[in-house]
Amino acid sequence: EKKIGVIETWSRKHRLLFHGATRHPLILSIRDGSINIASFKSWLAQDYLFVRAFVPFVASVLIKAWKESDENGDMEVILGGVASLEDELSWFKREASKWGISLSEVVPQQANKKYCGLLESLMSPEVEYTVAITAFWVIEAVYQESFAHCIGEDSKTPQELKETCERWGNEAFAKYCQSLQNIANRRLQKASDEELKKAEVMFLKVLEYEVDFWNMSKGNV
Ligand code: HMH
Repeated sequence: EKKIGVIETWSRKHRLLFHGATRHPLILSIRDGSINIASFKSWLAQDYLFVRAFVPFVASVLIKAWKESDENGDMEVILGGVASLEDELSWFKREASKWGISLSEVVPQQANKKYCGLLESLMSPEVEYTVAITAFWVIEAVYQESFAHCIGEDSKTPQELKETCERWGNEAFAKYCQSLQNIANRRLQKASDEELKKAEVMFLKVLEYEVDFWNMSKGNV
């Protein structure tokens, strides 16, 4: 039998929480078509602010890869992530204008502020590359798994939300997440017990913050 990675072990061990983050009621409501559009718009506006904070976080992971990585290839994967965020921000602006959302007036909600604060804390040079890349992987993987579910077989996702689901649910994004997972697994395999523990705690924290992030839109259900 093939030896499984640390990430896979954790995903199994914490599968209820993982499931809570990737099969949230908001995602299920997109998939079954019952989504309240106000909830979607609220999510979109908040996520734009999140992604703005995500850019410097990913840049900080790039710096850690350059300083700490034992493999040249890591930098290209992360650099690709940085580059695609420019397009993502433009997409948010186009999408917001389609829905009549004025992004300059969006006020971050509590869960969003808390999550952006976590990103900022992860930018510290004191946070190890292994911990940061694990967080990076799980942040991306939650969206990949969530939105891929909305375009899967028998999904009744409304036409006007399909482009959003494709953004994170598409095959290329899945491959990118797999590359991040491979990097994280390679690092975790070599990590000290102390670093492993820190990375696992971070993995759980991100999942919890993702659930809280989805929950923000509940006020509009
Ligand atoms: C809250 N988590 C959140 N927003 C995102 N855009 C992603 C993950 C994926 O990039």
